[in-house]
Amino acid sequence: MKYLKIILILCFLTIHQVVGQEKELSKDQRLAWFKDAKLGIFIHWGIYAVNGIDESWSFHNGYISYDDYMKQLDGFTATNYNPEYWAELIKESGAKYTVITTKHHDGVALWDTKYSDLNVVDKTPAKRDVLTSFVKAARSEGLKVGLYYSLLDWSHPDYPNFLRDKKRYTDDAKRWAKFTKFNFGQIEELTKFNPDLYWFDGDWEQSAETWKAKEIRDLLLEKTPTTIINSRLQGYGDYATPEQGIPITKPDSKYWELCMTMNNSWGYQPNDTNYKSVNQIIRILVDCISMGGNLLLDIGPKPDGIIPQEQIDILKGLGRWTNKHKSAIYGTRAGIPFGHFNGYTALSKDKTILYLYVDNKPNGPLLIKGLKNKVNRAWVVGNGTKLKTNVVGKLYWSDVPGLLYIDVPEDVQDQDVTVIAMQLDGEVDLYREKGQVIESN
Ligand code: JFZ
Repeated sequence: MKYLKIILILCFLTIHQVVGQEKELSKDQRLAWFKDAKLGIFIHWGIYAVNGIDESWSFHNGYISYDDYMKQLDGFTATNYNPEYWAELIKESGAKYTVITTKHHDGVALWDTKYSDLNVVDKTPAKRDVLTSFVKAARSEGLKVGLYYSLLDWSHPDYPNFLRDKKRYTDDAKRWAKFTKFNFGQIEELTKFNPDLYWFDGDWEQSAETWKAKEIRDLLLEKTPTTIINSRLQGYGDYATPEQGIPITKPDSKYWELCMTMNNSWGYQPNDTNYKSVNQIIRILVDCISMGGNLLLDIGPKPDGIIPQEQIDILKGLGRWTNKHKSAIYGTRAGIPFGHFNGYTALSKDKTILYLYVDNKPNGPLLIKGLKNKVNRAWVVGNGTKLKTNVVGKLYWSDVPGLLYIDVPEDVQDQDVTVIAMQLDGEVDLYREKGQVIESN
């Protein structure tokens, strides 16, 4: 009996230790799936879809009065909301994760929060929590789930900022303490979903200290040790968000994500028909992949839950390309520096396969310069056609690699971006010098 007790105690201690270790997963471990994911779908769904106006900013900047903005609550019906269809469609696009607005700057929560009645259950004809069902549907499609949450809340009576030119207060520790309690309360409610990712927003209005950003981070990681946090938590996030659009040079951060709209709006705005084409979006995705990052592409469903047809078409168009080119997307790493190939490239995780993305119709063979490796095999991703490679201009006495040419026949070209894979004889090895002085000939 005594021994049994000791054994039990020992078991308990080991389990305790293992669980304890799990809490301290390294950043690389937590972000491994994110590094490989490449494509995510962002969802901005809120009452702003009713009038089809800017999410939250429209009242904050005075384009509509606060009261009129809030009248949109009456139009948020969710009558045709089909979270399973949303999740299916997102999966079909080739995305590996999805991020949904649980509460934008307007303070309207999509879930049944007990900390405020400003939520779609209490205040809209939808009369139900629309978040839980989506999280469940997304998970059953195997998608990672991210929750967008605005730290700032322009509707909350104890939040200092309200309209651009109208503050509630400037310095009031008591009121701020009340808001902080509320904010932590709502964040804690979200931890019950065990999100794979938290996508904070609106951090710019207060400092890390004022938000208690470190405490927020600690809370999230304590509740969900595997979770990851985006950049907008005043320095307490895990990955970078390039600001003004697609980066031109590879971001310094090992982990990054570009978030982008399909037209020029985050939420549903029927007036905004300025959609990027499927072709353009695929090329933007390739651009991100070639620099080792992810694209988080946004959709904005209507107030009844219908996803606009243009957005469905884009998701499906993307899906055609991602499904065909899986091996050249997921799990890849940033490509080789510009100058070796006139276009985007990426590498397999082990750096032995070089992917070339051909986003224009070639009118001659592709050229790769400065590749020291031998190419064991080259083929067209998605159909497997083997391609001939031909090296010219290699001088036997020189280290400078020759010019490697690959012909890409018309009939194997993709309507958007053709991808060529090259299996190298080892890890990619590049000639990066300026050339050699000819000493003998
Ligand atoms: C924020 C929101 O204000 C906006 O309404 C939308 O939800 C968007 C996804 O996020 O807007 C930002 C904030 C920061 C950057 C871009 C848009 N940024 O750092 O590039």
